[in-house]
Amino acid sequence: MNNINKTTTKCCITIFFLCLLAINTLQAEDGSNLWLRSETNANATVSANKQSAAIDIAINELRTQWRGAPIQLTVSSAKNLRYLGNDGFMISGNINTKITVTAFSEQGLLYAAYHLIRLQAVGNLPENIDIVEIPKYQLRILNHWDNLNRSIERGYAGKSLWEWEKLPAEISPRYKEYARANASVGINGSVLNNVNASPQILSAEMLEKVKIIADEFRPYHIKVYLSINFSSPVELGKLSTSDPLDKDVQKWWKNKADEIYRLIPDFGGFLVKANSEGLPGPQDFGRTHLDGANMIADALAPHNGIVMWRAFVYNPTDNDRAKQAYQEFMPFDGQFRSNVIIQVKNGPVDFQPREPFSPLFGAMQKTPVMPEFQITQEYLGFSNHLAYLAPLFKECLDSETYARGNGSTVAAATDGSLFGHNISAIAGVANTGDNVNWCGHPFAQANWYAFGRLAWNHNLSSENIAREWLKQTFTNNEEFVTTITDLMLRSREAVVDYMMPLGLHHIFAMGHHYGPEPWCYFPNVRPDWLPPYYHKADSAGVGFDRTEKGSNAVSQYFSPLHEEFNDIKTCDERFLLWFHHVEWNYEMKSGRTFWDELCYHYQHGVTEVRDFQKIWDKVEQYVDAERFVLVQYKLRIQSRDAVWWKDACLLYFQTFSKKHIPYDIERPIYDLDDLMKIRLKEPDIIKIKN
Ligand code: GCW
Repeated sequence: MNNINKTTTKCCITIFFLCLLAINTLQAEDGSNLWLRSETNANATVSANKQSAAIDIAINELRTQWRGAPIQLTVSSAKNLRYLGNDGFMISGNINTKITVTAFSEQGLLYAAYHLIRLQAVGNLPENIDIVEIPKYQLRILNHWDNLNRSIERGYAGKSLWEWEKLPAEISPRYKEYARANASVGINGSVLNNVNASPQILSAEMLEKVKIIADEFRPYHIKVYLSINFSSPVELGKLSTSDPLDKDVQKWWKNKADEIYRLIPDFGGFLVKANSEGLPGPQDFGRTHLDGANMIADALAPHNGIVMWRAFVYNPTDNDRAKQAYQEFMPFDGQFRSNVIIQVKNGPVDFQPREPFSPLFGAMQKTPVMPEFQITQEYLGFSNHLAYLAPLFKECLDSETYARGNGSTVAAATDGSLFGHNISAIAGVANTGDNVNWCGHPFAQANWYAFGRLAWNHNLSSENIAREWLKQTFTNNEEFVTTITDLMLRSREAVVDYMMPLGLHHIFAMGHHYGPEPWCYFPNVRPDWLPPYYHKADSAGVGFDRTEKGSNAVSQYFSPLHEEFNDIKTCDERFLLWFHHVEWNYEMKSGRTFWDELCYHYQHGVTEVRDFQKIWDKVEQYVDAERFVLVQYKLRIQSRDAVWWKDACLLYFQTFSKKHIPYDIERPIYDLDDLMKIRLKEPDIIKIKN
C-alpha cells in the first residue's frame, strides 16, 4: 500500500470510529452482569432481627441497591406465618417511610430482597406496599448436562462452569455469581452433571469437589443435586451386579448416600436417567423403573433426599415413541416411595419447537410429577437464534389436561395444588457455560430468567417477564421495551414457522440437531432417530397418524382433548401433523390447501426474522455497541438459517406433494441437492457461528 492510501485509510478508520461514538455513547457491556446491573452505591438503611449468611446477602444487596425507606428484615417462626412456607415472604409499609419484610425462614428474606430490588429496577413499586409471595413450586431446579471433562451436552455457551480440574483447591468466583443470579429469580437447586452420567461423579475424589461447590452455593440457598449412573455399584463399587433387588447393591447406595451427606448435609438428591438411550437401568436385570427408583429412594430417605426419576424412555421396537413414557410409567402410579418424583419432559417426544403437552401430566395422579423444560436451545437454533421461550414454557403449563375437569392445567397438576402432593418441583435444562455472557446469545439470558420467574409463579405472563428482563438487562426506555418485548413474544413462533410448523417435528439434522434434514435416512440407524419416522411424507400427504385409526396416542389424553385431537376437523392446527396424516389438498381453516398453508407458514417464519433485523437496527441508540452488534450479527445468521430451513423443507416436501409453491412466496435460493450435501459438525457450528 502506498503512503497516500495508508493516510486515507487511517483517516477513514478514525472517522468511522468517531461516527460510531457519535451514534452510540453507551458504555460497552459484555453481558456478564446478566439482569443484575443495578447501581451499587445506594447506601440504604437495612436491619435484621437475626444474622446468617443468607441474611447478610439480603442486607448487602439491599444496602447497595435499594433507594427508598429503611427496611427491617424479620425472620419469625410464628405459627401464623407457616403458610409462607420456607421460601415465601411478606413485604409491607411505605416506600418513603419504612418497609417491613417478614418471612418464616432466612431464604424468604433473601427472595424478598431480590423482589424489592426487581420491583424498583423495573419501576413497579407502589408507594404503599402490601405484598405476599409464595412460590408455586417448592423445588425450582436447573439441570446441567455438563460432563466431567467440562464439555456440555447440548451446551452452546462454552465449557462447563464447573472447573473440576481446579477444584477443590481453586474456587472460581463464578460459582457465587451463578448462585446469586439463580437466587435473584428464585431458583433453588442445581443438578451439576449430565443425566448421561459418568459413574465417576460419585467417586470420593469428585465428591470432595462437589462439596466445595455446594459450600459456595449454600448462602444463596441453592441445593446441589447429582445425576447418577445406575450401574455405579459395578463401575465404581466393583460389585458384580447393579440389580436393585440385590442386598449388596442396596447397601452400596445407602453407604454412598451416607458418604455424600457427611460432606454435604443439605444435599438435594439424585436425578436418574435409566434404561434410556443406551444408559443402564433396572430393566437390565429384569426389574422395573419402580424397583430402581424405590431402591435409590430408600438410600436417600434417612437424609430427606429425593429421587427425580426421568420418564424420558423410549424403545425402537414400539410403534409410537410419543406413547411410551405413559405406557411405561402409568402402571406404577401410586407405588413410588414418597421421596420419588417423576420428571417428565414438557412434550411426549423431545423438546421440539412445538409439541402438545405430555399426557403423563394430569394422568399420573398418585405420584408427584415434575415438568422438565429445555432452556438450552438444542432444537431452537442453539445460541445463534433469538427465541424467547417463556411462551413455550407457558403453553405447556397453561394447557388444560381435563384430569379433574376444567382448571386442571399442567401447572395445577404439577405444582401440588390439584392432587395435593407434598413435594412439587420443576426443572429446566440450563443454557449456561463459561462464555463471558453466560449463555452465548444475549437474549438467551432471558430464557434462564424466564424459567426462574415461571418456576416461582407460573401465572406471570410472558409479556411481563420479557418487560422486566429487558428493563433490567438493557434499559427502562419505554420505546425500547415495548418494541423489543413485541419482538421477543413473536420470536418462538417465528422459529416454529421456519423450522416445523403445523405439528411437524423432529426433522432436524442427525446428531447435532442444527438445521434441516427431513430426508435423513440410514438403513442401519434406529428408525425413531430419523426424520421420516416422524413426518411420514408420501404422495398422499404428510404427518404422523396418532388417531384411533393410527397409533392411538390420542387415547392417552382425557376427554374432550382425546376426541378433539382425534378429529382432524377439531384438532388444533398447530398440532395437525402431530396427530394426523394430512392430505396435501386438505382444506385448512384459512380456506387454503394444506400444502399452500405449509408454504405460507415457512414464509412467515422467514419474514418475521427479516423483520426482527429491521426492528433491532432501529433500537441501536438504546443499546451499548457490544451487545447491539452481537445481536445484529446473530440475527443475520438466523435470517440465513430461516431461509435454509424454508427452502430445504419446501423443496423436499414438494418432491411428495408435486405442487407448486404459491407465487407470492419468495422463490427458493438454494438447490435441494446442495442442501442435502451439507454435513455440519457441532463444534463447527458453534465455532463459525458464535
Ligand atoms: O433430546 C435428547 C438429547 C440428548 C439428551 C436426551 C435426554 C442428555 O438429544 O442429548 O441427553 O435428550 O434428555 O436425556
